[in-house]
Amino acid sequence: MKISICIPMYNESAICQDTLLTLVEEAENLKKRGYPCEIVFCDDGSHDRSGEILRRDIEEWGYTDVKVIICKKNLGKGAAVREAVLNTDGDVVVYTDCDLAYGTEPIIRAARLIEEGSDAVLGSRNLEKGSYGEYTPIRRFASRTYIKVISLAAGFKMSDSQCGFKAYKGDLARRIFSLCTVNGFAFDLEAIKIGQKMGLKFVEMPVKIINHRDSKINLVRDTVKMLSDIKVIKKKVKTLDL
Ligand SMILES: Nc1nc2c(ncn2[C@@H]2O[C@H](COP(=O)(O)OP(=O)(O)OP(=O)(O)O)[C@@H](O)[C@H]2O)c(=O)[nH]1
Ligand SMILES: [Mg+2]
Repeated sequence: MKISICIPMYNESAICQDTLLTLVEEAENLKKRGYPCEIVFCDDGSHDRSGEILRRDIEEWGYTDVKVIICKKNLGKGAAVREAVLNTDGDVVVYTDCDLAYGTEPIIRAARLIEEGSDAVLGSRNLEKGSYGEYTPIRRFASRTYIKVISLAAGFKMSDSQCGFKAYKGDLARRIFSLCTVNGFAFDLEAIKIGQKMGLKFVEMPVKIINHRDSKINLVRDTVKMLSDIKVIKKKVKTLDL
């Protein structure tokens, strides 16, 4: 069962080489356990040459099974994940953030859930105590409130639409993301809504933040954008003939 690991990347030159090394090492482990992998980075129009740096490393170290897609313009995380997913061929497609906030351990757990019959696995920081790791109480509160507001607006009934770790059965991921158009952070909800309309079996899986860094999210600006995108998504998914 082949796993495709997708990493959206915007101005990540400070960490992307460490991420590449960590993922290559994890791919070796997974291969030994019966899960060969491909790794697909999508550079979302970075200004710091993140994509070029990775391409040079891959060539220098002779890595196969690692792709770096470089988009000229910065469109948003949704666009970068979509582009990466559409360039995969694995039986399972996983995506997670470039800082590997949840580590690499959830990858095999998600693959196994898909192997056991789930269509999609949504990482969640709201299933187990302590999942927010070192977050300050204020940041934890902000994150949870943000998720609640977004869920209410979108009619999302599970516990964490915004977690950066998600996995889909490969063919379903490629079909869903070929129908997605949202470029910003609301893309997760668009994919979930389309998946739900297709009748997919979603499960939630606890994940814990083990690498944390300062948030790049602007709570006011990004929430306003999210809410307007959610409106568009709801309208669009209603008219989709699946
Ligand atoms: N912020 C941002 N991230 C992008 C963009 N395009 C791709 N990405 C990548 O998408 C992921 C977003 O991660 P973060 O910036 O940590 O955002 P987040 O995890 O949703 O929010 P936090 O709670 O602040 O950690 C990273 O891998 C980014 O490199 C973009 O336009 N803006
Ligand atoms: Mg993050």
